[in-house]
Amino acid sequence: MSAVFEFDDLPAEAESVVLEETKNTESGYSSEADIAEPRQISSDEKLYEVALDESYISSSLNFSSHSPNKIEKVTLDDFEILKLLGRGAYGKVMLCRHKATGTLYAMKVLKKASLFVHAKNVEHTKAERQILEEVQNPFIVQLFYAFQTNDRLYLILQYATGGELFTHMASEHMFTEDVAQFYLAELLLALEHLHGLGIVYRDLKPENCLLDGDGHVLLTDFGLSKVSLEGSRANTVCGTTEYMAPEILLELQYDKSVDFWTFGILMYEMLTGYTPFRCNNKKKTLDAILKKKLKIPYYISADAKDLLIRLLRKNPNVRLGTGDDGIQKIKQHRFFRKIDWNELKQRTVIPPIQPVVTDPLLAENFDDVFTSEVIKETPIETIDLDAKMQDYFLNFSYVAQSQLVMKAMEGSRN
Ligand code: ISQ
Repeated sequence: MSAVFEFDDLPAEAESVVLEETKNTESGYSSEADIAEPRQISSDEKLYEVALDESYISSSLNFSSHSPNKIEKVTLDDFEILKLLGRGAYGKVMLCRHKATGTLYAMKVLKKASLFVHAKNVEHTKAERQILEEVQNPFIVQLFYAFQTNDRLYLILQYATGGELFTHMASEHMFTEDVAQFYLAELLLALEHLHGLGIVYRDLKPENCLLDGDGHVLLTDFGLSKVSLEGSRANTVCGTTEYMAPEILLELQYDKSVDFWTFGILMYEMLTGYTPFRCNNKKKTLDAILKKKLKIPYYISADAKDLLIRLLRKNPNVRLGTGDDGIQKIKQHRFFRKIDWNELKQRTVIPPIQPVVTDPLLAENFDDVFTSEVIKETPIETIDLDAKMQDYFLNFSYVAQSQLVMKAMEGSRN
């Protein structure tokens, strides 16, 4: 039987906050630790890790196994690559056009060989592809196709013409509470949807919040997400330091409560322009996340302050959002009192920022460091991955049901 650690149950009041204007310096923090010592508990809980050698997809969506002759084979040749939109540890995201229909998409390209540098990368990539297939939500980037070549994996995703939410935030330094409320509320609906499917997102951070052309939120990047069975907890350390929840840093088992921590960090950053535990080096930041008291600047309203305190509790057991109807408690918090959740869900609320999109082909909401880069023809990789490695990517290819319906309609018209 494996042993795992968990926080002792702390009363909510045990995590105090200093309500004052702060400078984000180390000396500004209290040295008193406000985290309970972990206690050892035994666990026979199950964790559903996305397997490397099989496809976790709900059978209703798994066309290849149900109607193999219906699958439309999509290849790199079907797309014209137009621009680079971004580059990250994962690989590249390009703007591309589907030659047959003229539709623009974002193409995420990952090199198989680079994924094998860290064993976790392969798992993350498979998780991302599998989760994106299952998730259909207006606030989550949609996956249309997935395919592979000998050396690369391709995800053809909805093109978020509005760019990153935080590009817009950076230009204004921080958001007013009304503006932040809108984005946080749409993100909460995305999290609610994921949690309902048993998916813990884990990686909520500015770069992963995109905007569509109307200015609505589109959550992206599921490389770190995990599918968990009900009641189960996962434990792996990954992600962006400043956004990491204490239980992840401590390598304790965690659940959807980590998403409410990162949601709290994001809310803090939207309202102040900086994250609450940021220090000048990684070690100090980690230490601050675990030990330092949360400090909230004076200009934050009482409602926002109350919500931040409840979300940024180091002990996940007492964090707002934890428990079966936890997300309802967040939605009902006074900070969100102006939000009409039904209208928001219908996307009938007008977003506070309308991204300027004169022509989607210009990708003007993306950094010109990327968009001005000259696109080179992808060289054909000569190194062959051995068959065992290729096996890891079996079942990667995918065509969304919506695309199959479109094809069928085109066929019936011709
Ligand atoms: C969709 N549109 C633009 C950029 C993107 C980056 C990552 C994933 C999806 C995207």
